[in-house]
Amino acid sequence: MMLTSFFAALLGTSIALAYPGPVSNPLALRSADSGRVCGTVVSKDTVTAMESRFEEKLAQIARVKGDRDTVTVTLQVYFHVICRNQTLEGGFLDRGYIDNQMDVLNSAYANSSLSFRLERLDYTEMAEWFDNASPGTQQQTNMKQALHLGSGADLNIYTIGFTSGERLLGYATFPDAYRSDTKNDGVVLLYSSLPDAGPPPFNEGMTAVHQVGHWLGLYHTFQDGCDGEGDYVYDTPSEAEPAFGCPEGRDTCEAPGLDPIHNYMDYTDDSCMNQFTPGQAQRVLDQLNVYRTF
Ligand SMILES: *[C@@H]1O[C@H](CO)[C@@H](O)[C@H](O)[C@H]1NC(C)=O
Ligand SMILES: *[C@@H]1O[C@H](CO)[C@@H](O)[C@H](O)[C@H]1NC(C)=O
Ligand SMILES: [Ca+2]
Ligand SMILES: [Ca+2]
Ligand SMILES: [Zn+2]
Repeated sequence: MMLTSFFAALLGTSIALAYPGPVSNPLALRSADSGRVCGTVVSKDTVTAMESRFEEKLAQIARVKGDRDTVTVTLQVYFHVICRNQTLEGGFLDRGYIDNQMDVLNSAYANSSLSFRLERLDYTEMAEWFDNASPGTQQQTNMKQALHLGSGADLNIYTIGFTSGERLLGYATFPDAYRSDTKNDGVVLLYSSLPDAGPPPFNEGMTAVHQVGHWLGLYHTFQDGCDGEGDYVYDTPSEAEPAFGCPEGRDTCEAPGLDPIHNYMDYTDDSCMNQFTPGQAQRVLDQLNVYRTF
């Protein structure tokens, strides 16, 4: 295995990296130009199939266990930084970036009674994965086969460059898929989406919050537009399409409520996102309960 793991050498070591300033990151600028692009996109048929399995399993579990008390659940995080070289532009994120991302995650999920603890941070210098590990690629499979750790209740996060192919901010697997492909489970992020690791508007760590939302079983707030069950969360008003930027007051569906543009599961700028609803918090706990034993 041609892996260069700096794990042992780096933890506890401080490595000074100059922050290159906002305009020197062409990757994130491209993402900003085209708006938030998330790779976790599912069709209505897929959603309907997943929801039918989920409802059935949730009902079974409720019969056996009763309702879960609201206690804070702590999930372990295995953080895998993939880089081209040991500079920030090459994807190398030193410990400070990771700690700041963990803080953003923990603040966003505090109301959902979830907390995240960094269990391990490792570094792999592998240009092939940094450039190409988009959804469905061989590079993604190879990367995850080599690096994935822990069980279904543990969160694996990978940071890469998305330099070739799809220009994504990130993508994630749903809890429903865990059993059929355990190694594939986890969240992949554009490295410059971490707090202060790239230019605005996607540099406050909300991409991680959003992708972890998918990993916990949340759909986009615009799933299925104004129709049907939408995102299967009762207290997120439906919206016809993704919102970009921060379009205050937007209202694209006749159903009551303004579009949930401040919700972490929309496509707005990081500075616009600050909310999960109680319905989303409940769904996340139910999904954990059904699919990710902890
Ligand atoms: C590191 O990789 C980045 C991204 O490909 C590149 O722009 C930069 O020149 C590289 N730096 C070094 C020191 O090799
Ligand atoms: C958490 O809940 C409080 C009280 O309802 C609210 O003010 C705050 O904005 C919420 N934070 C998040 C991140 O949802
Ligand atoms: Ca909804
Ligand atoms: Ca409305
Ligand atoms: Zn998404």
